[in-house]
Amino acid sequence: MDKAADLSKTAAFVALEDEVGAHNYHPLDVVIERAAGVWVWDVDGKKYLDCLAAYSAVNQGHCHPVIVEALVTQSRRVALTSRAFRNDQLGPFFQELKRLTGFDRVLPMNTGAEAVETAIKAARKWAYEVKGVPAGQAEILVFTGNFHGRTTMIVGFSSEEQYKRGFGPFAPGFTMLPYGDADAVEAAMNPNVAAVLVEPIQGEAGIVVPPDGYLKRLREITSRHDALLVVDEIQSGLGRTGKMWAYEHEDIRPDVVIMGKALSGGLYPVSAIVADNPIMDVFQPGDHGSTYGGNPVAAAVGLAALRVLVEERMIENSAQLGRYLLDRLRAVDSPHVAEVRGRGLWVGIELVPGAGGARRFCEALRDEGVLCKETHENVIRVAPPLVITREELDWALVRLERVLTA
Ligand code: IF1
Repeated sequence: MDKAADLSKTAAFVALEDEVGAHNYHPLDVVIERAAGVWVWDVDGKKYLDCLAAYSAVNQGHCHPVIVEALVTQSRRVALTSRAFRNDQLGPFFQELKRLTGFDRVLPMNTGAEAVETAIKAARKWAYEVKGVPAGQAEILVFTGNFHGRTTMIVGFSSEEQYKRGFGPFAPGFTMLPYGDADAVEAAMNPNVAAVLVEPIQGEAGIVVPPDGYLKRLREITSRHDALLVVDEIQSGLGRTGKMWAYEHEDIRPDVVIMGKALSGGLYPVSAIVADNPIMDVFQPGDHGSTYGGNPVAAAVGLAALRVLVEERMIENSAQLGRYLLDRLRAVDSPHVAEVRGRGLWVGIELVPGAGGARRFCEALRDEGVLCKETHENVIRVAPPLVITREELDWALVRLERVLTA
């Protein structure tokens, strides 16, 4: 129990959750009961500025009224038809995603991991049926520091030992390479490579921005070797880096884009992959599916989430205030800080080894009313909703500077 939470209603909630819940998380002991925009309130009435945004699922701000309205209205009409039948929300959602991404088709799922699994299936089947890779020989190139979800296939190619420990055996067909090194990808290329699966900026690894031109090199190498470039934009996408998609910072066009999280603004699990016909057409009826994938509520919520993101100019805000955030944090003179990196409203503050770890800074920030989450041991992640105002960001920055210079 964190000291700040021991004499309050919070304690009762923490005790209950710990008593009856699996211990697969070690959360900060902040018991949130209400949220709006960038603010959340705990059960003791304390207010916090949310600088995690549910790992970039709440780009549109908590409980965005337009998205909530879409959720409630659609839920009162029809919530789940299954894909055995059609519904009046899915086509318009697909159409908006096609308009925003420029890809031919959409395959809707629910969680990010499901969309990643869908992309892996698409790449493998494309390799066998279009590229001509011998059955069962398809290889996918992945990277150290990757995070693509928690299924046993996905954690099988994680470089984080804890995410794998005790969960084997794992699926074959994945080759791990150092992130940011395009020459290593060139060297690993062979006729059986179906795809490269990459985060344009690595989130869980600590907001790791690859060298300039890295994605362009990956695009050139994969094109030359007739392999697919699959980008995981589940965390980096939908405005987080100051553009709709992080890959747009390098002016490339991938073959498959995986999205999730903010695709629903935090109101519902909605994920998807988009791709052009030569790839998406490998899916024949009955090949792949999901009970909830593409349900009318998901589609209505997804459509609303996309619309407010664009119409309320959240992406421009992310670009503009992101530069300000990075400059202000880089100007902090702190003995604890090794590096400040990021893009848009997505910043990682890497601490020096002797700083005692990022967790204690996150606990100090919590006491100041700012919610951040450490990633691994040494990086404080700063990623507020993209609706944050300059005044709200200044409010958070004063507290970040105070904690970093303590
Ligand atoms: C947890 C991490 C972040 C993701 C990328 C796919 C997924 C994620 C780039 C899977 C999900 C979440 C999962 C959540 C915490 C959070 C996380 F710490 F786990 F790694 F953001 F960095 N691709 N990331 O970031 O999407 O199936 O969760 O919808 O597992 O603790 P999902």
